[in-house]
Amino acid sequence: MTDLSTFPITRKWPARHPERLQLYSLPTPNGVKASIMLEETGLPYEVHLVSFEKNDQMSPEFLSLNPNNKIPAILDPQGPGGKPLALWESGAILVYLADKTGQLLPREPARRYETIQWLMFQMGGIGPMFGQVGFFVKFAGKDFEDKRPRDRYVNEARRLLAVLDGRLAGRD
Ligand SMILES: N[C@@H](CCC(=O)N[C@@H](CS)C(=O)NCC(=O)O)C(=O)O
Repeated sequence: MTDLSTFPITRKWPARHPERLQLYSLPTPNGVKASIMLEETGLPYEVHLVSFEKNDQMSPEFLSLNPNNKIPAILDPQGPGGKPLALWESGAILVYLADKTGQLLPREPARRYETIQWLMFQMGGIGPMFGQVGFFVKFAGKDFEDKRPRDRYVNEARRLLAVLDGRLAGRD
């Protein structure tokens, strides 16, 4: 039986199946990236809800695993060398799960880096910019009088979508 008790996060979110990969998340745009990957790869996992309403992401137990107080985060009891591995940042989690299962990330170097390039495009461009659009169009920022921040992020999001459309045109 894998012992995860040395990880303080398991005190707040006990592992009922400590042999399975532990996912700490919430169905947000970044959260679902890890869930979709786990479903696609077919890895057995146990999910723990990190409630933003309860500010769970700021709890000492969560911060012990991810000092950046963001979901998703994972704890894999069967990490490299058979030792537990804690990991956060959705892009790093996707690469790790791809490598662990040998799925969805080519091993051939040119195609591997091409795939990582589009992952970085998502992580550094789409994710943060769409997040800003959400803030300025839908949430607290929508009431701001100065519309320049909103317009800046909307224009950048449109530009990124055009890049994505160009890449996807004519592909499955
Ligand atoms: N770059 C991070 C971003 C993660 C992120 O922004 N997560 C949001 C939910 S989508 C979050 O946990 N927010 C909680 C907070 O900021 O307190 C990743 O890709 O994992």
